[in-house]
Order: sequence, then structure tokens, then C-alpha cells
Amino acid sequence: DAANWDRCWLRFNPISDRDRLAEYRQWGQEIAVADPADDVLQTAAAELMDGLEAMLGVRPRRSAASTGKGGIRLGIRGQMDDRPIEPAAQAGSGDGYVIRSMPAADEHGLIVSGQSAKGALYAVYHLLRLMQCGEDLTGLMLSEAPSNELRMLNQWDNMDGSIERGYAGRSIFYRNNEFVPDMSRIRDYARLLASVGINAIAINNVNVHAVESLLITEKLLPDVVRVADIFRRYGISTFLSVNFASPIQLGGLFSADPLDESVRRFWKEKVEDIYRAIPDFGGFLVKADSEGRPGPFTYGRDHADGANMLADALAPYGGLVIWRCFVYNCQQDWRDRTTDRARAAYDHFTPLDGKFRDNVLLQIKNGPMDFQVREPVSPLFGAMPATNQMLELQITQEYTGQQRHLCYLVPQWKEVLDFDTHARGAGSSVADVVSGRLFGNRRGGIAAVSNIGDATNWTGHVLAQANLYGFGRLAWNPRLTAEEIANEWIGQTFGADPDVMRAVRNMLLESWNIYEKYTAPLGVGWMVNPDHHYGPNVDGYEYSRWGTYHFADRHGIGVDRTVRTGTRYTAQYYAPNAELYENLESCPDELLLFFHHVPYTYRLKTGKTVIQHIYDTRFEGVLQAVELLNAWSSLEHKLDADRFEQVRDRLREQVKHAREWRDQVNTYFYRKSGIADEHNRGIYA
Ligand code: GCW
Repeated sequence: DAANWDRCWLRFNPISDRDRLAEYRQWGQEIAVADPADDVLQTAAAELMDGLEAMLGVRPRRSAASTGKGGIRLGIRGQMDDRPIEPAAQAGSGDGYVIRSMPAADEHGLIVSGQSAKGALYAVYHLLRLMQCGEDLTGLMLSEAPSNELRMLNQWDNMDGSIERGYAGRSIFYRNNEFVPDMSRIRDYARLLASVGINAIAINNVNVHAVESLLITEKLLPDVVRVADIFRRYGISTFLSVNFASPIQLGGLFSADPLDESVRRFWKEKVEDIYRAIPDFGGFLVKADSEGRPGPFTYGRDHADGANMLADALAPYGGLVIWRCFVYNCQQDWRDRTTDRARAAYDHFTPLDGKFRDNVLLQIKNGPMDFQVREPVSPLFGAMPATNQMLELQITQEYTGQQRHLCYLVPQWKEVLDFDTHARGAGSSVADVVSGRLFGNRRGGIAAVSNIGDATNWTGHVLAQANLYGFGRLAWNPRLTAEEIANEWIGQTFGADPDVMRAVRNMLLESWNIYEKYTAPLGVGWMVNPDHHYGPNVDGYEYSRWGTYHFADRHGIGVDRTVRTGTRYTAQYYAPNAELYENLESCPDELLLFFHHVPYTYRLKTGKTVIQHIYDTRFEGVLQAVELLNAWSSLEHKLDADRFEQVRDRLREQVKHAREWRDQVNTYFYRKSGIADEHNRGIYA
């Protein structure tokens, strides 16, 4: 197509393997679409036609009913003459599908059958992926259903065109306080998202400023309708972030009190307007009483009052309220040692368990602080059995290198999803909490803050596309491994050359670990420059109001969050996690300084002292960053020059920058502790 932006993993390059091409061509001659009246099914058929044509070099015939000779039959279960195979029963079924080769007698036919039109669309992308990765399709019999009902992206886009914590250019949605006139890039975004199973999107920043507050008014709603029309064709429902103070700012009321009748009426009318324009509107995403945003606290009400008021307005239409739990005191005095930000979400929300309406979901960040390189899992997961919970991840690399450093986040997300909360005894993973399975909640899901902008390559760093891809795949199936996801992504993005596969896969899989090595040590977090959060500044947040301290002195470092002598945060976990973190001996090394304040001479499980660990990991991290650059450079003749050079430039910057991290952190701790590096490497005393 003519678009001058990258096609990411939807390249559909011609199949070069001759045998595979011959095999696929037999399947791909004809496409029969059962009852193609549905918009989403139309999309599925069009994507299949285009994808096959691009990869196989011939455009399939399209027919209404199968002529019986091979080809692909696409449709919705029940409307096709396929043999029933139930996709595994999971939450969010309805989006499931089956792909199978027809019995030998029918020779070379494929059935691609969704439980719904959306299921059929996901099935098409799955089939195209198998082909692009060169998989053998004979005897194929696969059945898929998503683990999570909601698989959602949050855009932190502002209408002035900026993106909060965006590292890939300007917004593809807005410019100069208006929607972009040409929405073709939004359409291509919808495609990318649908291809990995994303089914919901909130299109504006959770910090809702003056202009964005107008999105729910007649002034801007017609534009929201246009966007929703685009996403709908790809099975994605549109949500808006709303300003809790809208009744005052838009409605001319004196209050936004959720129990006030005129406030409730205001929201009911707004919601009515929205659904008249967008009958399948998803609902509201709300950041309230958080970092200066308005909320129910002003009126002496709690979060359940606030969320339920919106939920009541949305309920008649099936709309949802996604209420964020990122609530803490951001006016803390650093002298105050009794307040612990890590405790805040749990302390605020657990007393409200069971008080939220059925159509409310609480959206909880993966960790108790804020998307650091390493944090424990939030103890709020599993702590509210009678409440729908959702996980919030951050694809945009705010604290993980801002898409200038390579940091494949899928391994981090896997750790979160696999974490055993023990909420119902052993085997109570976060994945099962947020899908709703563990407690039989009505609703659940995973959301993530997007990492895209109008950069030609979408994500600033070409390899950061893998994080967007990986998020979608994991939200669909949290059991996929980080390696499987990497393989799929590389195969579709760069082709199947084994050298490229091996090198890029190793780079991706090592990258989070490498980034962790030269940044803040042992789970303590922060140590970044204030405001923009890029680059080292060990004391950058030490005397701030944000509750983000490491407490390094000449003896030691770390935050004492124990019950015995600290902030008692460890008690928020179920046994045995509470004891695991409480006790110095059992606390995992990588989280040591998150939970404990220890002397620099404290010995880790590796046998190293904390100070020596700090020095060693910094030196290793830089060497490994150099290895990333070398590994990539070795692929020069196997990749297109454009993407090769883009990534090489980023990796060069990463090496330079990793050195800066290394030297600042090492020097800082050498000066504090006075303890020399055992290996006498260069520390700038
Ligand atoms: O990570 C922090 C960011 C803020 C963000 C906030 C949040 C949207 O620094 O920019 O605001 O979290 O998640 O609400």
C-alpha cells in the first residue's frame, strides 16, 4: 500500500520457500465466505484476500459458497457446514475460533470458523501468521479462545497532539486540538491491534485536560463517532477517559458529588447522548483522586460512590467503568517516614471490596509504585475477591529506556502474570485473578499504555514493536512464553533467516535484564531525572514529594517495608508471600532493597556483598549493551538498510548511555560507602 509508515508485523512478504508456496497456493485459491453481511466478517474476508495475495502472488477467487474443491471457508460457527469443535471454554469466549484442515477426501480445504465475526477475524490473522512464519498446515486442527475478556490499550494522547510519556513522535489521533482529518493511520493501527487480539481502546489520556473534557459533548462527539466506526470494523470497542469534574466544567453545576441528584442526572444524559451516537460504546476510563485529578474525595465520598455513579449511568447500555487504582499521596514530605506510597492502593481499595457494581472493573498497575524496571507484584491482586480486577501494564517505556534503549518487556509481564498471589491457596496466579477465573468474577482483563506515535516505525525503536505485539499476544494467552512470542514476532517482522532469528531473539530476551543491570539496583527503583524520567540521577527523587526514596546513607540503602521495623507493607501479601518478603533471609535478591534497608556489606544469596553487586552489575550491563550492538551489527547484510541503521543508531546511544548510568551509580555509591571495587575497575571517585 501507499502508506509511508511501517507495516510492522503485518508485512505479508512473498513466501520464498517453494514447497511451502506450492502447499499454500492449494489452500489459497478460493475463499468462500458464509453470510458476509457483518462488517467485521467483511474485514476478515478482505484481510484474508489481501494477505494471501501478497504472500502467494495470486488473488484468491471469492465465492459465496464453497464449490467444494479445496479453498478456505470462512465464517461464523453455526452458519457453516463445519463439524462442531468447541474452542476451549474460557472467559471472553465468543471471540474464540477453530482452524482446521478438512478431511482428506475434501483435499486441501481449510475451515476458518469463529464463534463470532470477531472470532473469525482473529482466526484469519492466526492463519496468515502461520503462513508468514512458514508453518506446515497439513493436518491442522487448532482451537483458540482468549484468556481475558477485555484486552485493552490506553492511549495517553492529548488533543494538542502531544502524548504523555510518548516516545515515538506525536499523536496519530489528534493535532492542534482537533482530530486528524485523514484517519488512515488510525485504521492501520486498528489492524495491527486486531491482528494480536486487542478488542478495546481508550483514545485519550487518563489525565483529562480542558479540551479533552469536551470529547463527551456535541462539539467533539461526532469525531469520536468517526474513530469508533474505524475501530468497530476491527472488533475494537472505543472508550473515553473522562474528567470526574465534568458536571462542573461542562454542566455548569456547582458540584461533582456522586451522590448529588443533579450530578447523577448530568452523567445519565451525557451517557444517553454518547450511546445515541455510538451504540456499542465501551465505557469510561477514570483517573480520580490521583495526582491532582478531581474525584469523589472532595465530597467526602469514596471510590465506590464515584465509580458506581458512572456505572449506573452506563449500565442500561452495557457500558463499563474502568476505575484506576493509582491513588496515593503525591504531596508527601520526604521527612515523613510513616507514609509509604507502596501501601496506598491496597489501603484505599480493599475496604471497598464488594461495593462496586458489576460493570465496574478496578484497573491496577502491575506493581505498587509505578512501572519501575523491577517491582514486586501489587498485593491488591487477589485481595478483593468480590470485585472485578484488571491488570494495567505499561508498554510505553517510561522508566525502561524510553524506546531509546532496548527493553523487551514480555519477560517482565510474564513474571507478573505468573505470580502466585496465594489468594485462594497455592496456584492463584495474577493471570487467573484478572481473567476473573479465580473468584468467578463477571468481568476481567488486561490493559496497557500504548507505545505508539506518528514515527514512521510507530514505536521510535523498531524493536519496541515487539512489546506492542507481545502485549496483545499475552493478553490473549498468558501461557505463551516470552520466547514463543519473540519467535513469532521476528518471523513476521524480519523473516525466517535462522541467524536473524537467533540473534534478535537473544537480544530481546536478554534486554530487560541488561537494562536492569545498569539502572537502579536490587528493586529499589527511581534514581532517574525528575519529570522526564530519562537517564541517571541517583538522588533525583530523594527529597521529592512523590514518595519515592532509597534512603542511601554511608552505611547502607533500601526501604524498610517490614512489619517488624518498617512500614508494614509486607503484611499486605497473603502467606507465604508476606513471610517471604518480610524475612531478610528469604527475600529474593532482586527485590531486596524494595523491602529492606541493609548495609552495603550485606551478603546476597549469590555470596556477593550489596556494594560489590552494584559495581559488578553495572560493569556487566555495559559490556552486555556492547554485545547487543555487536549482535545487531553482525546482521547488517541480512536486513534492509533502513531498519538496520535505525536500530544500530539506537543501540549506539544505548551503549553510551549505559556507561553514564554505570559511572554515576558506581561513583555515587563509592562516595557514600567508601568501599572500593574488589576488581579495581574505573570508578570516578
Ligand atoms: O507513571 C506515571 C506517569 C504519569 C501518568 C501517571 C498515571 C498519566 O509519570 O505521567 O499520568 O503515572 O499512570 O496516571
